[in-house]
Amino acid sequence: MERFGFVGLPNAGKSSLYNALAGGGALAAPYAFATTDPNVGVAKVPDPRLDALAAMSKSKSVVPATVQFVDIGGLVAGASKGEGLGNRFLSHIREVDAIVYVLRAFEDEDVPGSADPLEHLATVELELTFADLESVEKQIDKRRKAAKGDKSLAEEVAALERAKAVLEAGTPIYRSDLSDAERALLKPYFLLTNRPVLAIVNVSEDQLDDSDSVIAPVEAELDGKAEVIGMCIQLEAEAAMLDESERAEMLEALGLGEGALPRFLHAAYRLLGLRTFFTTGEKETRAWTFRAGSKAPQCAGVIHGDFERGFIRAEVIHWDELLELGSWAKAREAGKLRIEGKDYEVQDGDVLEIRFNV
Ligand SMILES: Nc1nc2c(ncn2[C@@H]2O[C@H](COP(=O)(O)OP(=O)(O)OP(=O)(O)O)[C@@H](O)[C@H]2O)c(=O)[nH]1
Ligand SMILES: [Mg+2]
Repeated sequence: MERFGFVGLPNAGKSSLYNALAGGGALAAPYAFATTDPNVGVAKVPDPRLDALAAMSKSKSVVPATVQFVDIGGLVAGASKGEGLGNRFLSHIREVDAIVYVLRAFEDEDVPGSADPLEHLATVELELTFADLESVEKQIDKRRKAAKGDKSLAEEVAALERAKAVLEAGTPIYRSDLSDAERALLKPYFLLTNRPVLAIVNVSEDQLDDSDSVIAPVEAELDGKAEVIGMCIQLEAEAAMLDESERAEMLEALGLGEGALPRFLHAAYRLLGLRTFFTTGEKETRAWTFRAGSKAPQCAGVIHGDFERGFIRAEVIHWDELLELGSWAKAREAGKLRIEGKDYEVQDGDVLEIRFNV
């Protein structure tokens, strides 16, 4: 399951975003540090292909892919030095797959705080950068000493040195010129800025018609290093509380498109290179998430470790072709099930049946 951690200044709309995506459950309130304990929730990834396959197979159970959200308390300038509630909240998002910045652009005199998303961005990034610098400084001496006795650690220490220099200059790792190989060597240190970023600019209802120009400065500043989307989080959180037909009506009336969760997921899937494959049968139809470029055994491993270790081959058909043929048995009769080996790169929308032996 992919995990997303929300960061931002107090009153930026993090808990409201959580409610918009997870369907409620978090306290959103117009005062700083409304959130003290993290909100952790899961959402099902809507996918019409899954429903169509389940109907075809008359499956007893339908299991969508899921994503997890972690909403933490607000950061303020100087959080790394103990300002506000400090930065201890950050420990709750050390292991997420991507960081979500919530950057406030909405004006509301009842909600204290700046409405300049660039100011939010600068403060949030600086605090994350300081937190990472602290982590690196804590480890680097130990690793330097260890590297004296173990030459295989030299590259890792070199990566730590590079990271330290970059962070000291105030640059988050994901925006630095560290190579993919260096960034991979830093993985065990769980640095916050060594992760993909999705920036959500929280626009007001009045800015909705012109949200492109509101998010433009953030896009320019991040310069292609992050996914940036605009969202009126307040309205989306309200919409998320409605039942499905009322929600559709509200989204339509306000021109909000497909709504917060699908929009978030599109951006997140793009950011992380996430893809979906399916398994289908009478017992269960299920959506599985994998990274673009994964081979068949790796995808089998998403289902179960034994499937990867004992992988022999996969029978594969694209979901729409299977749907047209009407059933797995008919697809087999028609000779439309491809036999793919361990080098097959699984494609988004593939339906798989794994043959394995352990
Ligand atoms: N007008 C307006 N108000 C919003 C919007 N998004 C959030 N708010 C309000 O702003 C206040 C703060 O929102 P929260 O979601 O609690 O903010 P937070 O980032 O979780 O804040 P902390 O937990 O204190 O860090 C709440 O009263 C929200 O209703 C918006 O798009 N427009
Ligand atoms: Mg909150």
